[in-house]
Amino acid sequence: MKQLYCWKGFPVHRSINNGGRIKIGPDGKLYVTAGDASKPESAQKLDHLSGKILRLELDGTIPADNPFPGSFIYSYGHRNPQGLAWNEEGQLFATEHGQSAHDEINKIEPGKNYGWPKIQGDEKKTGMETPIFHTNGDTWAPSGTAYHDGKLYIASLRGEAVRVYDLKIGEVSILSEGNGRIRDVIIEDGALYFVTNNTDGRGTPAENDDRYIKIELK
Ligand SMILES: [Ca+2]
Repeated sequence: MKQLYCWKGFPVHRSINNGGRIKIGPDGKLYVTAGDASKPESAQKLDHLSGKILRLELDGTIPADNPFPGSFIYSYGHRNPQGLAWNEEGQLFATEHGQSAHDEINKIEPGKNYGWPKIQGDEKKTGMETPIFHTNGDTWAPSGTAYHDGKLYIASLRGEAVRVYDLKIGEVSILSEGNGRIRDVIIEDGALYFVTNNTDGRGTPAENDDRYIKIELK
């Protein structure tokens, strides 16, 4: 094994708000979600990597066309960003855990500020982005997400379902529930796959947990 990069300064809290998803985008760059590591004010600071979505070359260096020269930061003002997915046009969307519900879906543009901890829910502030959707008083604990045919499919931990957010009409439906905690979803050849996450120490495992489930998207 070859270590490509030692990431000094990557924020980690011992238990919460660490983000932690990585995905290679359609542009061939590596995207990483980094939570605020329980330091909310750090999400607004451009000299901290916490509370950010980060963008790297696959060799660990900083892409020359990142929005802040010499920085891994792609977008900021995130509390605990989680899943990442791109549509056919290469537009990035991200799920995020809010504070006491107010979980978010954001349309991510390079260099923009997604508001945490200054605004949440529908609140607006000049220079900050309001989410395209938030859960108001409900807690989904949205985790991994995948895009297919105009819709985001969102794994939910505490919300124990695969939810579907229709990007055209802005409505939410449930694809699958009753399987407990779900951390991530993958879509391949018109089918969605997930592994239940009931043995992660926070769930209530049934006898057959965890299980690997396939759902045809027709
Ligand atoms: Ca926000």
